[in-house]
Amino acid sequence: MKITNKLLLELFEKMVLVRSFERKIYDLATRSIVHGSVHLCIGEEAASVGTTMPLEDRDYILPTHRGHGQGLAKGADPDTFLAEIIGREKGLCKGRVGSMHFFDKKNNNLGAQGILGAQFPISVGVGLAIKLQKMDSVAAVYFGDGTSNQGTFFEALNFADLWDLPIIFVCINNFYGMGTHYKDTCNTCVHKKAEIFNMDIETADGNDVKEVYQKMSGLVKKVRKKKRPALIECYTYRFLGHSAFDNRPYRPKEEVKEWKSKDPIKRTEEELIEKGVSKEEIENIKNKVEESIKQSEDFALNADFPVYDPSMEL
Ligand SMILES: Cc1ncc(C[n+]2csc(CCOP(=O)(O)OP(=O)(O)O)c2C)c(N)n1
Ligand SMILES: [Mg+2]
Repeated sequence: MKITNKLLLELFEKMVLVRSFERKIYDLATRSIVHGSVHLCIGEEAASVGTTMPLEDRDYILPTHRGHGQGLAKGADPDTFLAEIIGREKGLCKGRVGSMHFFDKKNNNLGAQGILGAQFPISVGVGLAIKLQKMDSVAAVYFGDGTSNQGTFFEALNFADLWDLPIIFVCINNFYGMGTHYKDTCNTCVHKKAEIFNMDIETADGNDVKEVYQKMSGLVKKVRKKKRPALIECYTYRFLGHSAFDNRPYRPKEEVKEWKSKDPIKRTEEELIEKGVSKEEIENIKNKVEESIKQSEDFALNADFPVYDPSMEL
């Protein structure tokens, strides 16, 4: 499929939104306004946005613990999403779940999981529900390279294949699970683990939003038509540590530098300019997003905390 300038601009704007949103969370975390652990996807925007945007309203997602980008690209409102992450009553889930368990019913986002691999059995249930109700939806279940070593991954691949379920397994491979490189945990590439099952498989340069979008669009069409599972593995990199405050030096400096030079947002910006989009239009998009994130911050910070309800006490 051809990616028009209009579509590329849309993908660019969404990636800029994801990065600004994540930067704002980082800023709030450094001011102790975000409580608990928070996992940011700065650097991975093309993989998140490029795999989520080809989905339609009727489709479902199950994001990862690093899933803010997936939630935003599926349509989550940044104001209430940010309010959720800082635990406010006006948050997406009334401030009860925060970053790692956010869900967004309106946009068919069935919720992130803090337990790695917990999303797989849930996705099988969702796929089965879609099948039994004869819906035309697909379910995209997101996971990291490290999570592909969980037993539930293999069980879900097996059931999705056996029962003809419309599930797309989306691996955001950033090469690390916390401080451990994937190659120290498994001798087989993630997508090869699915090759023993009968499904369509794609791999993509996860820092190239066009390639990711094109390959995911192809899979969405196939899964909807064939009512069979599929898998896509996107190779990318997180620019920050595992969680917002992880700055341990387990990754070689040259490796980090090299991936930063492949920044998916800069790359798309350069491509847009090559295609004749003016620098002014690009700056306008960035400024508009920055302004909207300031408003989201105001909304979230001015929202109340949930009221403690003693009747809920056990
Ligand atoms: C069952 C389980 N084991 C361990 C953890 C702790 N943990 C949280 S994230 C993470 C690494 C996950 O790596 P990956 O799947 O590659 O995702 P990434 O963090 O790189 O996005 C680990 C080990 C957990 N949350 N759940
Ligand atoms: Mg990883």
